[in-house]
Amino acid sequence: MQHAPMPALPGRILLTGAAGGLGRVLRPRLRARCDLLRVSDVATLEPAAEGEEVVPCRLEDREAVLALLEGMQAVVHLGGVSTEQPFDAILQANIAGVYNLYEAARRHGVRRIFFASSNHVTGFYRQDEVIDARAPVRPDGHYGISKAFGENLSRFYFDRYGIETVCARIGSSFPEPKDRRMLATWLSYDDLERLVVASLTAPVVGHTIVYGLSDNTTAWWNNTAARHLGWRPQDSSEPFRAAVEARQPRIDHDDPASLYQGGAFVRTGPFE
Ligand code: NAI
Ligand code: 15L
Repeated sequence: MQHAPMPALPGRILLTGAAGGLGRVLRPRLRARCDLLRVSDVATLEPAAEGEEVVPCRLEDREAVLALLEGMQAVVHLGGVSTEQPFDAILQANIAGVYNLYEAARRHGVRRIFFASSNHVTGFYRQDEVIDARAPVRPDGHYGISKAFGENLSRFYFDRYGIETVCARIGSSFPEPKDRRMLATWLSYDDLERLVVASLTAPVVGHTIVYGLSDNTTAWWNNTAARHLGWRPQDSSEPFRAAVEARQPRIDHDDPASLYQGGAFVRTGPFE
């Protein structure tokens, strides 16, 4: 099926977390659509291609983050700890880090940010509930709490300074769903790209929270309140169902990971 070409992105974009799983997927796709893509991470990055700048940076280093945002028009913020970890690691990368990013955005006049939030902001809802972005947060650990902090911080920076943000509560973005839970939470890489592009090009986004999932048959998240983004996921986990269910034939109903939307995150830790 033919799809309309995606719209042009802002000219100069910063991509944080560019060395990570999703960063490596989005890097060439964003580079192809903007004038300059500045890529950053604390981990080693591939050398700059044409139309790119590589700027290593630790998100907790406030001065370095201030310099990182200079000249940027928009940010795709993927950088940070992406799994449940002891609090101190999350505090630095995800809480101090996202504060540093928004302060730098304010000082440099950046107008729009895509923030990679997570479904773990609401991980303690049950798998037999369907929720939307207006449901009170129920984080399932330090990691989910840090993403809720990022969502609240970005709301403040919109209300006070007018910096627009799309907080994408990404489900599970991998090449394919790995288990039964991911039949509901899977977000294909193409649908992720479509979501980032819609978030950076929709005329008005204000402060929007959207769940990042493909057009899966089984789903726990309703995105009606984010329809103004104009994002329509086009993939589905359904073609993977038979293989996933064959690999994982039994559901353990005594395991909290089978009961709650956050899966195994709800029983990770304590760490001390
Ligand atoms: P990832 O762990 O592969 O990538 C994160 C990147 O951030 C890494 O390259 C890491 O070096 C960098 N980073 C970590 N701490 C840093 C620091 N202090 N300063 C600078 N950079 C730092 O994670 P992935 O899967 O690529 O996810 C990207 C973003 O999307 C993350 O924010 C994650 O929380 C979020 N997300 C991803 C989901 C997924 O299914 N892949 C689901 C929900 C949210
Ligand atoms: C996340 O937030 C993680 O970053 C990712 O690695 C997956 O675990 C995903 O959630 C998930 O819930 O499947």
